[in-house]
Amino acid sequence: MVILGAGPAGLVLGNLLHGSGIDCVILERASRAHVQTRARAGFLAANTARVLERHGLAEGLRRRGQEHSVCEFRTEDGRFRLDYSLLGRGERHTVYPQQDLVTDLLTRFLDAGGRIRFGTEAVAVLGADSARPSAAVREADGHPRRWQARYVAGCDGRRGAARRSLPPGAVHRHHRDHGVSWLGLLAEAPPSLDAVGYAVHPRGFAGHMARSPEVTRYYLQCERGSSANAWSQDRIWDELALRMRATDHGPLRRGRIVQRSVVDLESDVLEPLRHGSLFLVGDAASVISPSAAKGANLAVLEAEILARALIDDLVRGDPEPLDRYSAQCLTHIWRAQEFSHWMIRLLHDTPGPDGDRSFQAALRRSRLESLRTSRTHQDWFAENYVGV
Ligand code: RFL
Repeated sequence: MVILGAGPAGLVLGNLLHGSGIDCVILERASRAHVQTRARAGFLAANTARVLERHGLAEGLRRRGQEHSVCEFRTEDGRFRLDYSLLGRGERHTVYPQQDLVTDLLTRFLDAGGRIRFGTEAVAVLGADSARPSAAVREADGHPRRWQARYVAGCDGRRGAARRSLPPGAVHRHHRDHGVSWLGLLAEAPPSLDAVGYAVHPRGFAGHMARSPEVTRYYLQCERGSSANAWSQDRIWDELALRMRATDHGPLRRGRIVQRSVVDLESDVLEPLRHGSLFLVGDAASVISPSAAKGANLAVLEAEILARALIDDLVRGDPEPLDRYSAQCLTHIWRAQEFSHWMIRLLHDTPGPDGDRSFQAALRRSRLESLRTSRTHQDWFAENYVGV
C-alpha cells in the first residue's frame, strides 16, 4: 500500500494499516521538522477523539488536550453564549494543536516500525485503473523512482499528486467560492475569553479560538486579494478589538503575531472518491472552509473508514466495503459542507443572489436571534458544530 502525504489523514491510515500487518509506505514531500511544526487546526470533534482512542492513538490528546464546549457570539445586539455540551448530543471539542497530533501519530508510526520517506514528492499516480498502480516520485536526492502497490491512498491535500493524476471526466469536482476571505493569525498571546468567539460586525467578521494557554488563533475578514503583510501588528490588534467590541466585553490580551496568511473561503468536493485503485482522503477528497473547523476531523474519519475497508479487502478478502468507501464518506462530507456553508452565511455578508446588503444583514440578525432564543435551533447547531 502506498500512502501519499503525512498529514492527519495519511498518518491515521498508516497507523491503522501497519497495526493490522498490512505492508505500507508513506511518501511525504516535506521534511519531518516541517510537518511537525505546521500550525493549522486545533478543534477536534468528539468523534475524532473516539477514533484515536479506539486505535490507541489518543495518549497525547488525553494528556495535553483541553476539553472545550462554549462559544460566544458578539453582535450589535449584545452577546450570547452557547454551552454545546448541554445541547444536542452533549458532546465537546478537544483543543489540541494539529502539529501536536501529527507529531504523536508520526512518532507512533515510526516506533512501531512503519516506513515513511520524507523529502519525497509524488509527481503522479500511474496505472490507477489497473490492479498495480504506482506513484512516480522525486526522491530527496532528486532522483526519480516508482513505488508500486495494490492500492494508492491520496492523502496529499488539495494540491497533491493524487488529484492531479485523475484523468479528465473520471471525477466530478463540485466547487464553491464563498467570496469571503480571512486573515488567519496565530498570536503568542493567551486566549482573551474562555470560549470560541464569533464577532459579527459591520466592518466584517472577527474570530477568536484558543490553541493553548500561550497561543491563540484569530481571524479577521479582509478584502479579497489582500496581502497578509499589509497589516501592521498594531492595526491587527486595533481592528480585532473594535470588531470583538473589547470596550463593551473586555480587552484582548495582545501578543506577537507569529503567523499570518490570507485564506479564501472556498469549498470543493470530488465525487466519487475512488478511481480504480486510487482513493482520495482528507483535503484531497474535499476542501472545506475553516468556518466550522471540520477539515482535520473529516480527514481522520475518512482515514478510519478507508483503513477498515482495506483491511477487509486485503486481510479478509472482502472487497465490498471498499466499494462503499466513497458513498459512505460523501454522506459525512456533504453534511459538514452544508453546516460550514450555513456558518459562513451566519457570520458574513456574502456576495451572491441573496439580495442587497441590508436584506442580508437583516436575515443574519434574525438567524442569530433564533440561535439565541430557540432551544430547537441550539440543539441543531450543537449537533452539527461538534459532530462530523
Ligand atoms: P494535510 O494536512 O494538508 O496533509 C497533506 C500532506 O501531504 C503532503 N504533500 C505531499 N506529499 C508527497 N507528494 C506530494 N505531491 C504532496 N503534496 C502534498 C503535505 O506536505 C502534507 O504533509 O491534509 P490532510 O491529512 O487531508 O488533513 C487535512 C487538514 O490538515 C485540514 O483539513 C485542516 O487543517 C483544516 N483546518 C481545520 N480543521 C479542523 O478540523 N479544525 C480546525 O480547527 C481547523 N482549523 C484548518 C484550520 C485549516 C486552516 N488552513 C491552513 C486553511 C485553520 C486553518 C488556518
